[in-house]
Amino acid sequence: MKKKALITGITGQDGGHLAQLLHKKGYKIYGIIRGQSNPKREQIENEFPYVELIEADLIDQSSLVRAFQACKPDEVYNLGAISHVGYSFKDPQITAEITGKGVVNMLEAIRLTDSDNKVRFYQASTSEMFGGTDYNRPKKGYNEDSPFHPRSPYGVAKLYGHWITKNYRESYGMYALSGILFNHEGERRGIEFVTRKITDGVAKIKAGKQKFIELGDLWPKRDWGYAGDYVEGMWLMLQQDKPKDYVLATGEAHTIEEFLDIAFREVGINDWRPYVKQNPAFMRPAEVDYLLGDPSRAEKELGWERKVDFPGLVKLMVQHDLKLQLDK
Ligand code: NAP
Ligand code: G4F
Repeated sequence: MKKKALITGITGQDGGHLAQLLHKKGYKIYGIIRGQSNPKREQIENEFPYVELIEADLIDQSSLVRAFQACKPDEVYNLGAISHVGYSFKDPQITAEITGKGVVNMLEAIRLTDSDNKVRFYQASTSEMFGGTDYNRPKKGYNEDSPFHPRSPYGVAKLYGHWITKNYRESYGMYALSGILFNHEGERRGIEFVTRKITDGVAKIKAGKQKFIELGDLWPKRDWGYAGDYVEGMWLMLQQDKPKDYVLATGEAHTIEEFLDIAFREVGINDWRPYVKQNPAFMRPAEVDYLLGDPSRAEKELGWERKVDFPGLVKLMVQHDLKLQLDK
């Protein structure tokens, strides 16, 4: 019997990487897609013909119950969310509804339909829950026991999702856990996130189609890894005997300026400054200065390892975007 997995957020970055991974592992995959006519449906159907799409929405509990009744999954990966930190300041209520309350809608849908208590549930928690403030910044990086101090409506909503997952594990004995993932990027990253905005801009500048890139703050540091490595970690977490939360990170933090350096050098431009303009529209009411993760527990207990390093990640994204420009 094939194992069955249900993925929310199938149209997003991680949903795509995870679908590829689970397909290689022989899973039957179901993906939740929202909206009457989601513009990404056709692309998903073409790229992942092996994924069966089910219409449902994280804010509609009854649609989730119907989805679980239809596919009866063994494993559930809850990747769906409003995931853009900057956007969450503009629409904090919908962020709370989807990114926060959507998690309890999923957990309740499982509780109502899984009478044998067999389903394994993965919640996509985030390093944004730590907030990167001075007082709570451990030298070796944040780990599973570090204190939380979210700095955005997104981080606050994710913290609710994190704790309600723990609560259902403790209250009902559900196999439910959270992966606390630091930033992970790649060729599937949405154009609204800083890394892809840069690599897309660099490729267009090289192709003569764009003059400069407009960005917000350039000094914040992030612990950036490759999304393909991180979905492997998600899967490993759900294969353990007992449910437990894990941090996935690289253990290295870099500024946006360092990202710009490598990205522009990849196309032969040694000084990126003439090509970057700062625009306050891309700055946030509260910034997360410095995120560094300590993945020791995942490395030791899951045997998780990352294969792509920071320069490798930047170069891979630039090369991908250059090819897109050349193919046009
Ligand atoms: P992403 O590319 O922004 O994808 C988000 C997904 O959520 C999209 O498929 C979107 O579908 C779906 N979604 C939004 N609202 C929904 C709703 N009401 N009902 C059902 N689905 C809905 O995010 P990602 O980078 O793949 O990240 C996956 C998850 O990990 C997210 O929860 C994110 O917050 C979390 N996370 C990401 C990172 C990272 O660095 N990437 C790090 C830590 C945690 P539509 O196409 O319909 O909009
Ligand atoms: O790429 P970002 O938007 O990612 P951010 O805010 O770190 O959030 C991502 O990682 C989280 C994990 O830590 C996830 F939970 C979350 O879902 C998402 O995937 O911004 C990175 C940094 C920030 O400091 C931001 O202020 O880049 C800065 N930045 C500077 N200019 C910009 C821009 N960010 C964006 N998106 N666009 C800019 O023009």
